[in-house]
Amino acid sequence: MNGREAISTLLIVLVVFSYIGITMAEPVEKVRVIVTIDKSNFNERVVEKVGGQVKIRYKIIPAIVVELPESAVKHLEKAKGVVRVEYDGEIHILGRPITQPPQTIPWGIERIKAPDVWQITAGASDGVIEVAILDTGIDYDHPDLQDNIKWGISVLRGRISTNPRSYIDRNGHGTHVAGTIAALNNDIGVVGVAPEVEIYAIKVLGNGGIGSWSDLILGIEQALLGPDGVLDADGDGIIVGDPDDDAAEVISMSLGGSSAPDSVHDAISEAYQLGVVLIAAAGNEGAEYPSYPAVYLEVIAVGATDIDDQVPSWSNRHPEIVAPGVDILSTYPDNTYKELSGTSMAAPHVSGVVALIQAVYYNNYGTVLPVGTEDDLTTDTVRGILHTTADNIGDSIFYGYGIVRADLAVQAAIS
Ligand SMILES: [Ca+2]
Ligand SMILES: [Ca+2]
Ligand SMILES: [Ca+2]
Repeated sequence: MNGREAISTLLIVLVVFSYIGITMAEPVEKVRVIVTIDKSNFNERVVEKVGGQVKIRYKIIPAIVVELPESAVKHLEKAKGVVRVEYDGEIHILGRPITQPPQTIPWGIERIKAPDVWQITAGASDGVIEVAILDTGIDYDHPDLQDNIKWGISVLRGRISTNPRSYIDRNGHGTHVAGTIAALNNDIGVVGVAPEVEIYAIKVLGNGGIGSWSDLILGIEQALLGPDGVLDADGDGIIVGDPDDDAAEVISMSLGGSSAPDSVHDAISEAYQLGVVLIAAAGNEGAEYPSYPAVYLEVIAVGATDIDDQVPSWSNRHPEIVAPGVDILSTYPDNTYKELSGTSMAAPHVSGVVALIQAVYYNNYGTVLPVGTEDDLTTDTVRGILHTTADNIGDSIFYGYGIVRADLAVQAAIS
């Protein structure tokens, strides 16, 4: 439609509205009708005259589809050349719906005692604490996740898109990570560490699970900018934990590589200085040190443990902390669930605990805790709390400060 047509359509619509006594303030309920016509006797102008728009012109039957206000249907029925007006209706697939399994609490969620704090954290920090998951995207309409997915974006190959099709997860990894952090506490499937926390799905990895450092930097940037696209909307210098801003308070990265450009470290440092808690998987090579970006001092490197609290041989050494990462049940695309193993599964347990700490702290004090350093042993920072409340059960080369404890961490945050 060109400008002139748009203006004339608008004028016609306005005329019709005044004619049938509807003011613009009231919502106009539009309906779709299939109009069978006598082609030799019909002029499409009558559709416009009654305030409608032609949406489809069929070639195999003498009919058009019109969208128009409900109240105009009777006028269209009486128009010249109109044989029949029928309301459109809904059709649907005839597959049987996937039955969701009843909710079970995955062993890792039990092990870190997350269920013990859900009463305390219920309703805390709505709309303030967000976790950005930098991964393969998320199956955002999974019934055990959808209420917590607040925003999504893809930055793949430097192209930014907020079209939901661009950040849907066609790999499964990101959806699994999301479920460990934030699967809903309902009667189906699984439940996450922080079942009420708000999630940003930031797709930095392609459907094959591979991405680039340049896209990771862009993903970190998007986590800081948030949906409104600006860093500090109210200009008060506070970004993290500011209800007037929408930056993520937690960045969860179940990804890594063996070396990284210094500019990745620059982006990580920037986020850290703004007060974002950065968490990354330590890596699965059985190496002496965590992979990048987990190895940076600003980032919490998370190793894996199994159901017997043992560190598997593949979990990289010298983590900052460890969490369940073997045979972890979580959400998977297409409304399913799956068990996966890796430090990728361990890191989101810690991300969820950090979200709980910040949520409950914000709820009590109207601000968030500072991030802290990797050697902090006070309870005045997020990392200090994680360190001092972890189950210190083994050699720090393998366990770091120990196995993360949601219950003790949340108690320390508010005491
Ligand atoms: Ca926020
Ligand atoms: Ca559930
Ligand atoms: Ca601000």
